[in-house]
Amino acid sequence: MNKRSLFAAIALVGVAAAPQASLAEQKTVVLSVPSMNCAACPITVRKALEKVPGVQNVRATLEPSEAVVMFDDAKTGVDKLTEATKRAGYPSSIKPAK
Ligand SMILES: [Cu+2]
Repeated sequence: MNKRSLFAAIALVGVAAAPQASLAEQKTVVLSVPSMNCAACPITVRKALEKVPGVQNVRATLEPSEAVVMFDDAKTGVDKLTEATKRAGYPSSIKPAK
């Protein structure tokens, strides 16, 4: 293999690997949702979050008052998640990673 075709091969590997890398960008955040105050609240919050494109899994609880969200980092972000809960009537903020 000459130098030129070696570079071409490396470039091809780079292109092929890039989309897979972005697919693997799954993140989990914990949102503090202090205004949840009864058993129905976590359900409302969960449904609001599940509607956000890119959200893969939501677990909302009253005790503690928070929502754990797994999402595709390439499709959505924390801003969109907190915006979704706010629009549902539950302002939230991200909890620092443990
Ligand atoms: Cu409630």
